[in-house]
Amino acid sequence: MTAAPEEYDLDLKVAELKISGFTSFENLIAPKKIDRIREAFMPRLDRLKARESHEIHPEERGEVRTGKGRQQFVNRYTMHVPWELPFSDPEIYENPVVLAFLERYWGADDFHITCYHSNNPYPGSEYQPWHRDIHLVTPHVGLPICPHFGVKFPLVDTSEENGSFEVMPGTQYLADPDMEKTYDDVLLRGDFPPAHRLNLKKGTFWVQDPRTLHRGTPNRSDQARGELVICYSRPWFRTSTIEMTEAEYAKLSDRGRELLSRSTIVAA
Ligand SMILES: O=C(O)CCC(=O)C(=O)O
Ligand SMILES: [Fe+2]
Repeated sequence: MTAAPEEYDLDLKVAELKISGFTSFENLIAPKKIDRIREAFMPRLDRLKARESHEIHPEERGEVRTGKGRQQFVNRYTMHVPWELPFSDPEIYENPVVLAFLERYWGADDFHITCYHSNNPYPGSEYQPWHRDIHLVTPHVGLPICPHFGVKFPLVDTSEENGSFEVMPGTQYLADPDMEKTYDDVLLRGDFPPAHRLNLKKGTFWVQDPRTLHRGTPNRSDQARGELVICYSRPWFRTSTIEMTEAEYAKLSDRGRELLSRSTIVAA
């Protein structure tokens, strides 16, 4: 059964996101559903890996429906997720808990879905440099409210062994342009509170403030640690769009059409 907003303390979750730069929702989706998504996802990702494994490329290549992505760092692949089942499941992208949470945080329901993407360290991947996923929207001013979030869900349990995501909590308000290029150097040399590893159970969704400093970590297990991300953005925040066919758009609920009204319609 789909989890309901009342099952979570949304005000507390908003406070966690504001203070730490991330928050998580355990047991949001049945692990069996995540397994079905993983079964459909991994053959695509393995195909993309076979295609891209000979080089680390600065840009993603290919078609979303057949595998758009790249090897970003050694044994670490990105891939867009096509808008088709089992990925385009309203329980995932139109999840009542996620939508209620975002409405609570933003005090508005006019946000859009602007990406469906994935980050996938395979065995043999290493630490990424510490980074943010977004440029400084307002240099010198740390905005109290972030206009754009990634809502992420791992396809397997994540752990220190298989490359769980690492975050430096509370760094989302840093807005010093001079520091933007030096985070990796400074964080590796300086004395800071311990970073936090997001060791998550399959079925957990978590919200990432893309400003918060973070990095991918080595996967020393024997299987890929896939994680999907759906981006939600305020209407004035210009970013990517989702590609879908007319037939997929026709299947959307009224709320789904609002969420996905910025999508690019592509030929079937
Ligand atoms: O998924 C991960 O482990 C980190 C990926 C990441 O932060 C990125 O590629 O920007
Ligand atoms: Fe990142």
